[in-house]
Amino acid sequence: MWLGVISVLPEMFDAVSKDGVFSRALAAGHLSLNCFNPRDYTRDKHRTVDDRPYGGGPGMVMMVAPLLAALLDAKAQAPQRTRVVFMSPQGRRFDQQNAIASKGDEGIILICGRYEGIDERFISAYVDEEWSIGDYVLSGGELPAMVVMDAIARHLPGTLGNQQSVIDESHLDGTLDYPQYTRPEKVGTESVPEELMSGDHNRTKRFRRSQALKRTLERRPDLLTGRVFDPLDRQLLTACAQQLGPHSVEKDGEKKQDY
Ligand code: 9D3
Repeated sequence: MWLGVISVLPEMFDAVSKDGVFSRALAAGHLSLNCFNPRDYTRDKHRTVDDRPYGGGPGMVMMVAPLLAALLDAKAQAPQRTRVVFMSPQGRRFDQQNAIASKGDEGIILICGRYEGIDERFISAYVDEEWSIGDYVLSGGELPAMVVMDAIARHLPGTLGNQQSVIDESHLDGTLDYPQYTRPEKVGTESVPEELMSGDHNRTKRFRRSQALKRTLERRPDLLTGRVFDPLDRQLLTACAQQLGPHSVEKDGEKKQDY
């Protein structure tokens, strides 16, 4: 996959290029990362990329010309049918389904804004999609772009996450992870659950599934509503619900909810 990034802070992307799943995908040649700095496409002494907002107000707005010159250079190098995405708090929330859906793309260009935003006419003329990573205020689109790139890269062939992705997909709208344990057998007074020490594969599987369902019921009941469960899940969930008792499911981390 060909990844293009438009950013005035391209050094930030060293963070994902050096180690981890993303850098392995780069090294294996499954992925290329191509940065274009709008500042490199300016001609004035101060290499200006922003200007004051029409109508007044605080902060600065990224100008069309440097962004466009960078984007056109990126598009000239990118594969045909490369999507142009603007990382934006106004965008659609990027989720696991979007990550999996993007893995087949030949190329994606991620535009990262700084300052108060970018000129709306650039968005309407050149941007295909706007993506947000969630409802919290960050200081630019670079971290969101890296989040999106990491989530997509995990699904490319040859990456560690790729072997896991079949499992991920089956648990997409599914359940939270079951708890993990490693040596030593005892930490303080806490022992590893004996179900995991028994060596009984079926017992282990059942225990983990039960723990996963219990956690999901307690922490993210929203993931369970409207779902159809197979007989084993039904049985495990019913047992969990009985143990937990009524009014024990947290909603939004504090108020309790009947189920
Ligand atoms: C929403 C607040 N805006 C009005 C005052 C100002 C503003 C805040 C943060 C303008 C740009 C930004 C920078 N954020 C991003 O570029 C961004 C982002 C984010 O802040 N949260 C979640 N996803 C994203 S994607 C891009």
